[in-house]
Amino acid sequence: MDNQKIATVFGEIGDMLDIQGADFFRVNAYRRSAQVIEHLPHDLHDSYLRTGELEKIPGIGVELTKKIIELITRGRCEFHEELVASFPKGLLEMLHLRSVGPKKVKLFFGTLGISNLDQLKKAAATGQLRDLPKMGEKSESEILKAIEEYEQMPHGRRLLHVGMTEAQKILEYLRGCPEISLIQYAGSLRRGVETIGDVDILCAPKKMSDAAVGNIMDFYAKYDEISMIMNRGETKSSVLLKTGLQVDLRVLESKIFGAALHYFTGSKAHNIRIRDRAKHMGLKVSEYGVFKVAGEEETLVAGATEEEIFHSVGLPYIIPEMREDRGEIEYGLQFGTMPSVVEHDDLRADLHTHSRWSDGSEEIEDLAKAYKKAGFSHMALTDHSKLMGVTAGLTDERATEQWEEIDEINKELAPFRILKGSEVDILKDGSLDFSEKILKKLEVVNASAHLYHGLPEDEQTRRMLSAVTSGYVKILSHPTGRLINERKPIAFDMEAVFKACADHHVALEINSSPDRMDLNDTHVRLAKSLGCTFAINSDAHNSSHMHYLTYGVLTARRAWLTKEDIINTMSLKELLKYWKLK
Ligand code: DGT
Ligand code: CA
Ligand code: CA
Ligand code: ZN
Repeated sequence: MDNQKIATVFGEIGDMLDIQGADFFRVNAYRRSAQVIEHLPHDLHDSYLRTGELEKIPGIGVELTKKIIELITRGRCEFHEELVASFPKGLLEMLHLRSVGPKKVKLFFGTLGISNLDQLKKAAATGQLRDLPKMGEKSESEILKAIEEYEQMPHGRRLLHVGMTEAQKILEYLRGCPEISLIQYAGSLRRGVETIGDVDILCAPKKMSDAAVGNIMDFYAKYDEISMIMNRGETKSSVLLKTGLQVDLRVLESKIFGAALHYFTGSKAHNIRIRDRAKHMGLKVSEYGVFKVAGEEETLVAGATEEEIFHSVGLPYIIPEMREDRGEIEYGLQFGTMPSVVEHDDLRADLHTHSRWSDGSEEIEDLAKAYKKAGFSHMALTDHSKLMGVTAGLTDERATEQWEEIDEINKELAPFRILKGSEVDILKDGSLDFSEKILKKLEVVNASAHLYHGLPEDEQTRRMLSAVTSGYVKILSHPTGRLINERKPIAFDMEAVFKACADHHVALEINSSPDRMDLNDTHVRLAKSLGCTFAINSDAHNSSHMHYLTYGVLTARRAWLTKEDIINTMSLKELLKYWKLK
C-alpha cells in the first residue's frame, strides 16, 4: 500500500462523508490528510515495516493514524469499505465534473435518484435539474457543458508526477539487479511533458549475453507493483502496474545506449528531423546507432552517448525538454550551441505557499524552516484572501495578526526571510479581495482567479486586466485556472493579458502543482515572446510539496526560459530592489 493509494482512500472518504453531510472539520481532516500523504517524500508503508510504528505526520490525528496503520497492515480500511458499499456505483464519478461538488451530488441523488454520469446527462438534457433547489436553467446547461468537457478529456494519460514517482521507484528497484550497469527513463517523461501515455525505461547489462538479458527480465517480472505482464519479448517487456500505468523496459547493449536513449526519448517529430538530416549527410540513424552508409556497407560511427549522436549530425547536445521540433534543430545548426536554460538549483525562493492560516497543513515556522533547510534564502507566504471562505481565507484583521507572527519568525530565521504575501482572489468585477489598506501593506500580492470560470471571454479578459493593472499585483497566479484532465483553462484574451503583465511588471506564474502545471509550455513561450517575466512556484500547502518545483522547472525548460526570465532566481537583495521593498 503506497502513499498514493492511502491518499486516494482518504480523499474518497472525505468526499463520501461530505455527501452524507458530515461535519466540515471531519470532512476536511480527511481531505487535508490525503493531500499531505500524497506528497510525503518517503513511503509510509516501508518506514512502518522498518520501525514498527507510524512516525508523526504533521496535521494527521489519532483517528486517521489508526486508519493508515489498518491500510498498511491489512491492505484495506473497513470504514472506507462500509462507506463505498453504502453508495451506488458511479455516484462518486460525478464529483469530477466542474461545478459539481458533494452538495450537488447529494441533491441530485436525494431528489431524483441520479447515481451516475449517464443519468445526470439525461436529466440535464431533458430539463429535469432546473427546478431543483438552488438550480436553474443556467446551472443546468452548465452541468451539461461540464459533462461534455469531461467526456472529451484524455483520461488515459497520467500526470507527469505520477509517472515520475513510479519511474523513480522502478529505477531504484532495478538498480538492485546485479547485472545492470546503465539505466535511464526515456519518452515523454524525460522530456517533461505534462501528461504521459506510458513510462519507457532503458537499461544495459554489464556484459551482453542471452543469460544476462534473461536474468534482468526475470528480475523485472518480480517487481512487487506489477499487476500484469502484457508481453515479454527477448529484449522488451511491457507490464501494467497496479496503478494501471504501463511501463516498457528495453534491454540493450551499452555501446549503443546513447542511440537508444535518444531514439526512445523522442519526440517522434524531433527524431524524424534528425533522421532526415542524417540522410543528407550519408548517415543512417536508428535506435541501434548512427551508421555511415557506403553501398551495402554500414559502419557504426556513434552510439554510446547522446552527445555522440548529436555531434555526428553536426548538432550540439540538445536537452530532452527541447526535443519537440520547435526550432531546436535550426537553432543548434545556426549557433552551434543551445541557450542555457534555467535549472532547479537556480531557484532561490518559492513565491507561492500556504500555511495553516488558510488551507495549508503546517505552521508558518515549520514551513519556513523547511525552505531554509533546503537552501532557499527567502519565500513568500501567500495564504488565501477571504473569498475562499471554504478554505478559511484571511480577513483584514487576521492578515495583520499573521504579519506579527511572520516578523517574529523572520527575526529567528534571519537572514532567511518570509515575505508577507497573499494569494488574493480576483473578484467577479476584477477588483481584489482585500481592502486598499491591506493591499498597500502586503509585500507580495499574487492574484488568482479561483471563481467565476464560466464568464464570457471579454468579461474574463476585462476582469484579469483590471487585476493586472491595479498597481498592487506582483504575480498573476495559475493564470488559466485549468486542472489537467479535470477542468479546461478559462477563456480570455491571453495575448492582451500577457502584454499587460509585461507592461505592468507583473510576473506570470508557472504553477508547479502537479495537477495544475499552469501555464503550459506553449503559453510560456507566447508570454516570453511578449516580454513577460515569470515566477516558478510550488503552491505548496505543506513543505513536502516543495519538490513540485521540479515540474515547474521542466515546463520552463520546455519553453526555453533562462535564469534571467525568472524572478525567483534573484537574490533576496535583488528581488527587494526589483519590487521596491525594504
Ligand atoms: P507518450 O508515451 O504518448 O507520452 O509519448 P512518448 O513520446 O513517450 O511516445 P512513445 O512511448 O510511444 O515512444 C517513445 C519514443 O520512441 C517516442 O518519443 C519517439 C520514439 N518513437 C516511437 N515510435 C516512433 C516512430 O514511429 N518513429 C520515430 N522516429 N520515433 C518513434
Ligand atoms: Ca512513453
Ligand atoms: Ca512506450
Ligand atoms: Zn495557492
